Amino acid sequence: MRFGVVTLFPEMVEGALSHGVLSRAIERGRVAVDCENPRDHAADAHRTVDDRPFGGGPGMVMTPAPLSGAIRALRARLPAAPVVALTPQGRTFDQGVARHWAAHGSLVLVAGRYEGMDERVLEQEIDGEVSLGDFVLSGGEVAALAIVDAVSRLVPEVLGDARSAEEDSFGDEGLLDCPHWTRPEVWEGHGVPAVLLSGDHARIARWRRERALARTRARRPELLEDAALDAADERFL
Ligand code: 9D3
Repeated sequence: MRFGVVTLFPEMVEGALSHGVLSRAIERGRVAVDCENPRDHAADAHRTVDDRPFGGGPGMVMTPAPLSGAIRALRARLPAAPVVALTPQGRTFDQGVARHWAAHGSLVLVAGRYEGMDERVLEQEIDGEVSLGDFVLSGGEVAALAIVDAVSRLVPEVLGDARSAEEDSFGDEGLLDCPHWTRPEVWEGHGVPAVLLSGDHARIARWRRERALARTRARRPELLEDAALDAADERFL
């Protein structure tokens, strides 16, 4: 999977990608992330990338020429990639969108700063807008990183083979996870559910499934409408 990221803070993006599963995927060549800084496409001596909004008001707006210059530089390197802007006005990102982009093989993400991007760049250069949800971030970088992470995990060989195969066979997709415990068996007077110590793997699997179903119903009941439920699940619910 190849990503391009347009950002005024490439160190922020590169820093976050130098840890854990994603860093190893990049080392192994399964994932590549190429940053492009609009500041490197500014024409003036001060390398200006923002200006005051027409019509007045607080804050600054990303000026079109440096932003479009950075987008076009990435488009030249990733000609088949959809170009997506991270904005609070976008459609909410979810696992279905992540799957769609993972299947594509390449993606350009455009992170904004200040009050936003000049609307003409969104109209001329952008295929779609995506948000992480209804809360206020300081810019698009954290959102771009969340998307790089979620999409990369779906690329074969980014996670261990064992891990992804395991997740498929459980078929728990679309449900909240069951709770987890590890050693010690008693911590500050609190034990763990006896079934997990029983060694009865069929009973443990059924119990975990029921905990997942119960938590989903309690916390996110709307998820049950799209979850793949069998007859035993329906009886339990
Ligand atoms: C306080 C400024 N807001 C005035 C109504 C507008 C605003 C502009 C720019 C709010 C946030 C931002 C920066 N946010 C993003 O670039 C962003 C974002 C987000 O804030 N929330 C959820 N998803 C995303 S994706 C990009």
